[in-house]
Amino acid sequence: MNKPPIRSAPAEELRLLGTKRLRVIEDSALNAEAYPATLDHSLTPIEAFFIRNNGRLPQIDAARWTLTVDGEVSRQKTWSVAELKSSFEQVDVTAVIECAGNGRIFLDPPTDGAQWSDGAVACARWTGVRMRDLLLACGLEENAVYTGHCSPDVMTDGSGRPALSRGLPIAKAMSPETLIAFAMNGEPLPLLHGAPLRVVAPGFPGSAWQKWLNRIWVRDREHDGEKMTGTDYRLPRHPVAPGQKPDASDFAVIVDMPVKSLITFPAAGAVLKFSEECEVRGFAWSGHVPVASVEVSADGGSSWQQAALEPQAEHFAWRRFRARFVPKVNGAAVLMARASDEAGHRQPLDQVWNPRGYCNNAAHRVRVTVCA
Ligand SMILES: Nc1nc2c(c(=O)[nH]1)N[C@H]1C(S)=C(S)[C@@H](COP(=O)(O)O)O[C@H]1N2
Ligand SMILES: [Mo]
Repeated sequence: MNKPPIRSAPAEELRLLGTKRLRVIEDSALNAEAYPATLDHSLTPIEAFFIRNNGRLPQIDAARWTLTVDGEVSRQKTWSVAELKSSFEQVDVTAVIECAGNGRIFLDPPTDGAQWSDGAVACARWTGVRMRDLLLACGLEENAVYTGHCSPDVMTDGSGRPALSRGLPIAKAMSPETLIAFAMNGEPLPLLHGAPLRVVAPGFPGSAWQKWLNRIWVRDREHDGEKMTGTDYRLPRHPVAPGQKPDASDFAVIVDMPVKSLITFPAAGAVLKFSEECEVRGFAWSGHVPVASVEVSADGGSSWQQAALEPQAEHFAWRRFRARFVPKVNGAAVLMARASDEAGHRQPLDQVWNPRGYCNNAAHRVRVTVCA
C-alpha cells in the first residue's frame, strides 16, 4: 500500500531548535533526538535534550497562564504560575524521561510512528510542586481514579483536535515524585519542553509527562483523552508474533518503563587503539524497579563482563556504569551494554516486536574500529 509522503515540521518550528545538537526525525510535528555520545552527562544539557511533539507547538503567554483542577474533586481551583510557586512546597526530583517509542526504528517489520533510534531519552533535575498537594487542596472525591491532563497544542492535520491528553492512575498522581514542574536543571522550563508547566511522572513513559499543562481533570474512569485509547501508548497483554495485529481490547496502558542502558562513550564510529586499554561507559535506568547491574561486551555479545555501577543518586535518576577492556582484534568491533533490574528482568539482545513499536529495550550496540 502506498503511504502519503511525511511532511516535515514547519520551518518556524525547526528554527526553535537553535543551538540544539539533535537529529531531526521526519514527521509533520517537531521531533528530534540526541546522539548517544551527547548524552554523556549525569544531567542532560538542554541542547542535547530530545523533543517529542504530537502536534503543533502552542502559543504561550506564561504571564497569564493558569492551571485548573476540576472533575472529581470537592473544590475546583485555579492557580497562576506565581500562586502555584507560593502556595506549595517546591521540590527537586532528578528523573529520566524516555519516549515509549525510543528504539522503534529497529523493529522488524517496521511499525508506524516517529522512527526514533536510541536518543529519545534524557535525565534532568526537575523543580516544581507535587501534584499530590494540588489534589489534596481540592479534595479528591471517593470515585477519583485517574487524572486527565490538558494542554492547548493541537494536531498537525488542521482538525483543531488536541494533540495529546493523557493522564495518570490516581495512585501515581498522588505519589510524592509526581510533579508539576516549572524548571529543569535549575533553569526555567524552555518552551520546547513544556513551559510554563509540565507534568513529571518518573517511571512512566514520556507521553505521561504532559507539557504546557493548563488543566488536570480528575476522572472517575481511566482517562480517555487524545492518545489514551485504542493502541496508543499501549502494549499487548500477551506476547505477539512479529507482524501480528491483536485486537485493541488486548492492549494495556504502559505504566512502567523497562530496564535499559545506553553507551555514551566511546561514540559510534570511534577508532580504538589495538592493545590499549579503553573505557566503555554510559547510563542505566528503569521505570519503578531499580537497576541492579550492567554487563558490557566488546565482541558483539559473545562474552560479557560486569561493569562498575556508580551509586544511585536518586530513585528515578540514571546510573553511570563503566567498564574497561583491551581491544585484542583489529578491525570492526561491536560494543554492547545490557542492564538488569532488581526484579530480575534483563535487557534482551534483540528487540521484542509489538504492533506500535513501544518500549524497545534491546541491548544498545555501538560500532567502532580497532586499529594498530
Ligand atoms: N502537550 C503535550 N505534552 C506532551 C507531548 C505532546 O505532544 N503534547 N508529547 C509527550 C511525549 S510522547 C513525550 S515523549 C514527552 C517529551 O518531552 P520533551 O519534548 O520535553 O522531551 O512529552 C510528552 N508531553
Ligand atoms: Mo513519547
